[in-house]
Amino acid sequence: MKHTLLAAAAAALVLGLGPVAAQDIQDRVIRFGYGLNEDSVQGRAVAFFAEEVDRLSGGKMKVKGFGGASLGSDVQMQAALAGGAQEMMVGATATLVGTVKEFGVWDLPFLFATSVEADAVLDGPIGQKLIGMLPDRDLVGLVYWENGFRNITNNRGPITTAADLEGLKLRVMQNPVYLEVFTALGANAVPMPFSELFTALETGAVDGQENPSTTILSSKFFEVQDYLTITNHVYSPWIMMVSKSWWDTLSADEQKVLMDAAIASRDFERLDTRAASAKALDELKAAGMQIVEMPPEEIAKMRETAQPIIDTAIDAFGRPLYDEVMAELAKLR
Ligand code: TK8
Repeated sequence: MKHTLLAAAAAALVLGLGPVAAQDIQDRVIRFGYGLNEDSVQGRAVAFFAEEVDRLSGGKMKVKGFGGASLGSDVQMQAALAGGAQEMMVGATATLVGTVKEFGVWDLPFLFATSVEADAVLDGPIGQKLIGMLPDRDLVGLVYWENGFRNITNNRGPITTAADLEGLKLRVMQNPVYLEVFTALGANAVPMPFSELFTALETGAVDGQENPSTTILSSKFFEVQDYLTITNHVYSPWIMMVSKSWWDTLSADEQKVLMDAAIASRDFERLDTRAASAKALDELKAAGMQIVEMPPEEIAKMRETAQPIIDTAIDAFGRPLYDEVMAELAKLR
């Protein structure tokens, strides 16, 4: 009897000190917006994040995911977070450069050669330094997710050389480097929010676009695009962000719940994306897309054409930052 009581008391003590009861956590509803469909790597990772937050907060903090840009495009959601009208989002860092120009370093074509390099630099001191610049803009950055290496799709004809981009009406993200690089390559580059892209492809307002194969699949671009060219011309990160004015109202425990869940979601998302990416090309082929790989000598031409734009972009966000990234990459290579 004595033993049982002791055991019960010990159990109660452990519970009392456990992750839930001792925490300063209130009931919260968190609106989390994202651009892709629910059935996408982004949607699955948001669902995973929601479950983690629920678990770590003892069911008190509820993340409500809003996919398909139903709360707005990446740029609109950034403004909503900064203004305190929405709590959380995930979106492309490329759409953040108007707010913090240093994020432009991730836009440089052919910067990262592998996902391993991207993980190391994004999760390391440089990636964290850029995240540290967000609070001045009323945003809090938590972690980077993998959007991935981008490839070109279009409906005009196969693109097998750099010259084939000539005159192609190509949607690009709302980002100066993407716009200028594809313009220099001869394309008629049109900046447009992702939320308008499917319709623009369907109606022929643009001939093509560029995104990772996982997005080409989950956004069903294969329904309105016949040709895919593997270029891997840039590694595109997503960043998970929180409204700073809302973040500042949270207790340290609540902030920790979000941060811990964010890190878990990042690891989940990267694994899921890499697995999905390995299968996506086969699925796109099965769905009727004609897929070619841009030959290395043509990639070299693309790089050469992009170089003056890369140089100007580096001057715009600051050469020391670029040098830091290159020094980090040299260590990894
Ligand atoms: C989704 C976007 C998308 C990006 C783009 O909101 O705009 O092409 O690659 O993932 O962030």
